[in-house]
Amino acid sequence: MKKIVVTLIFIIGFLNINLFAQTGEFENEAFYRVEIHLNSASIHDLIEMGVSIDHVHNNHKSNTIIAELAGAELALMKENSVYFEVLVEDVSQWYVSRMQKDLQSFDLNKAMKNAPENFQLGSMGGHKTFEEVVEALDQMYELFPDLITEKFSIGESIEGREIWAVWIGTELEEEEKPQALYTSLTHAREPNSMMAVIYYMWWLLENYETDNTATFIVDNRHLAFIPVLNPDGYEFNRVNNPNGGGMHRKNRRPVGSWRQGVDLNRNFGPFQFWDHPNGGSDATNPNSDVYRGAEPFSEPETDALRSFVYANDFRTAFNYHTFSNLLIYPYGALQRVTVDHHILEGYAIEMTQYNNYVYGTDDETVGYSTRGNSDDWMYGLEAGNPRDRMNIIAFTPEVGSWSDYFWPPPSRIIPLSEENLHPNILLALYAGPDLMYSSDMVPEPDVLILEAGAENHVSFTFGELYNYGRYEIKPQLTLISDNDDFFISFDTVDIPAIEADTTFSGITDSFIIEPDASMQDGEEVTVILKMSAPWLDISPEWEYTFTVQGSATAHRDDEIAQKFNLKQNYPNPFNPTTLIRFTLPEHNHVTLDVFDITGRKVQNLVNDALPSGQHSVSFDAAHLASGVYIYRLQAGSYTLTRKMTLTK
Ligand code: 0X9
Ligand code: ZN
Repeated sequence: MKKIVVTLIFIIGFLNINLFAQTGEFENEAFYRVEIHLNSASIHDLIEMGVSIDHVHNNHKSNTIIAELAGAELALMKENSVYFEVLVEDVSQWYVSRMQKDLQSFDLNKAMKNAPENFQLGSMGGHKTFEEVVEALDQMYELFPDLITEKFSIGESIEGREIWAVWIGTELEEEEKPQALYTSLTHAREPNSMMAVIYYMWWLLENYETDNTATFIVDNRHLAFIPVLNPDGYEFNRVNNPNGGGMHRKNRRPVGSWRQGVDLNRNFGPFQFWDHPNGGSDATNPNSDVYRGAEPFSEPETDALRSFVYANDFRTAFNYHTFSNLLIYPYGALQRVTVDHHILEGYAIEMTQYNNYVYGTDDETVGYSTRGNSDDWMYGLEAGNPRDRMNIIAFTPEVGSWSDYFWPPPSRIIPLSEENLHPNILLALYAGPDLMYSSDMVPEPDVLILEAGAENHVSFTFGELYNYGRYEIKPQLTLISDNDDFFISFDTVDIPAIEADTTFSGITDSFIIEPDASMQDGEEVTVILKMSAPWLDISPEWEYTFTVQGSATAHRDDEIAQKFNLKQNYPNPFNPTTLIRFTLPEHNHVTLDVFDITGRKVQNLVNDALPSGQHSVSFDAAHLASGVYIYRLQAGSYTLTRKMTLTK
């Protein structure tokens, strides 16, 4: 029964289409929403014909796709006997009437309650015009001159408009901080890309000093914003459709007979992808909506962005588009993932935690390859032209659902912007150092009993500290006690910088603690080990209790300690043998072990009862790799460690 109904519907549909195919006359530059029957032409056939398949909704059940296409494309399909049905005659008008209907029913005041105070909708169906974006940038600077720069131009569009940028952050002139980049309106018909960015900018500025996250980001990152990368295309849409709904996508280079321009999101490098056989851009037809232009960066808009990116050091980027609730990452031109896939995917999982956008490569999301998109270029090709290797972790969020389409109604602008706040925040955080450690990873001190009236050397062994961010962590460890008798005479040590996407584990240098000679035997002191690093959002702390070996035994132990001595090995650096000498004050059981820098024991040299006096042991490291090693002498409750370097 079901089958019959489906067949009936199909036949009726079929008749309709035929009707259209015979009588339809289409205006070249007007946009229509159509349903195309794939049994009459495959997606591949459509692309070959020159029909732009950048945003199609697949209906697998009926084997159709829904697309918004120009009249000229409909004519092309008609010529090629493709069966399609027109669902909406004038898409731009459809958008406008939807916006107007929405405006009547939607309570603006209520919607604005949760939005940043200064965030305002624009005059184009709720979306800001180019001029209104400029006004917003000026207003931001006027209200928050300490947190944002005045707008500056990164270059001119092909029709001579300025491509405006700003920085948000503190100490913008004085200091270099981890940088992230946000761009939008590469495609002129995707205004909510820009609205989401403006919304985020106001959120950062207004919440500085009231919200911890906003404050942290503004103080510890430098964020660049380019809200309108394609001002000409966007202005073209405004002039032709002042109430919104304009469907022009590309820039306004005067090429093409009925649809002018170059698709800026096909005009980037890497140069190696330009002619990639996967396709994903149109090489020859300037009317195509995915026409790539004459060569990579042939367009002043992409060229301006390239210069700006070269002049800075961005670690992460969002290149905002709309729509279909996606978070896309490289590669777009290749049908494979990058070597940094674990990072891209890991970030994407966290970024989409609340908005549930679908994440993946182009192949996995939009389902077509894109040659010359911004993200492939910003990321770069591994082992490719170094000029192309920026190594920026770049994503394209595609804001909005299939019912929002390109011009979401006003009531949708705030929710769509709001649902991208979380990913925007994470993008800024990931641009910097970002520590990941498990709470059960507690650095272990080598001694817990300390002698009163003596210098005690204490070092810590670390398990796993992973830098999940894109900027190196330069950690500093500080040991703190609020007990005045517990004097920490050497309270800061550095551990080696932890590069992006690497893990640190190993033994630190020694802190020196000198408990006052008056301290009692068995007295306990709490000490905090604190790790901090520039621009790091969490400073982990660990607490320890040390027990003092007090005054009763201190005097004798002091003497013993003075005589208990571990000398620097000789020679050092060495290859492959060296001599380790130590002095024992009394007969004792002694162990002497060698560890690698990760804390793994590589050799035991002594495990024996030895008489007091001087001892020496030869260490042969022929079987070990070059590097720093630690040797540790333990005799009763005393421990001493030193470092040595093997250079082969
Ligand atoms: O086709 C495009 O350029 C993007 N879709 S849109 O509908 N906004 O035009 C998707 C390109 C995304 N690819 C990558 N940036 N990797
Ligand atoms: Zn787009």
